[in-house]
Amino acid sequence: MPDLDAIADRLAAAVEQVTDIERFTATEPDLTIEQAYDVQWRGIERRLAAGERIVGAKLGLTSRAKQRQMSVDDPLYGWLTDAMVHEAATPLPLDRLIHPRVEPEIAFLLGEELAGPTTVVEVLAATEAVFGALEVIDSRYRDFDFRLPDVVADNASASAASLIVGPVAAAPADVGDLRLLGCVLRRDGELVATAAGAAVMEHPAAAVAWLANRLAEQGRTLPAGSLILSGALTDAVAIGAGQTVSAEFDGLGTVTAAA
Ligand code: OOG
Ligand code: MG
Repeated sequence: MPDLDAIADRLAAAVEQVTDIERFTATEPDLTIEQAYDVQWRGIERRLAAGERIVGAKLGLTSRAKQRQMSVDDPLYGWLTDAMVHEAATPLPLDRLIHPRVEPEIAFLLGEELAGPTTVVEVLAATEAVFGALEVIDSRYRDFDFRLPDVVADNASASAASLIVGPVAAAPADVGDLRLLGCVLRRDGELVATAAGAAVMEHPAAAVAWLANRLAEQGRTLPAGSLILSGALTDAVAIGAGQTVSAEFDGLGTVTAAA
């Protein structure tokens, strides 16, 4: 059996030293998804012990665009702490990022606890507001080369700027059909991708339901106040010093990440 503590140690060191490492599955092909979530949780426990607080969760690889880009066919989840929330107006902390990429997402703020088994309709009923958002992902693996267990262990590539929340909080009833919510992604003003909400599991709330249902298998729920990233609508785009990436969402304003 793989040494889960040793894997958690190496990931924590990679985060701290801002260096990339080789994916574990190259040498531990038997690392299971369940063991990987165990490693992920050990990493979160370390963060909690260091004083961080969980503010929500993130879905990953919930769109065909992302699954194709990363050559992984299944969704996954990770946890967001207060240290991963980034103010849009502040430049990205490039000194804490290895090879950041930016992706547009729809974020959910839960007004009520969400417990699985649940459905899209129930997720929307439990949602206080939706936002346009950007996530800055940063894999600890060289060249973002990973298999599903690796990226699960790495908290789904969450970074010090995983949650950049857009300017408009809209009640689900006021935002129209989330499946049709349009999004335009630009880097340095130039169009790089477009999508609609349905890119994420036919409906972004379906991703949130998927998460609640996965957690229910472990007897866990998503508390009221949780912020949830439902997963990228488009491919992620690399960002370097001096660049900006912005996502314009129909009815939810524009969010910009500047490096
Ligand atoms: C994994 C994380 C994917 C998303 O929104 O699809 C993710 C990765 O691509 O590095 O956050
Ligand atoms: Mg993401």
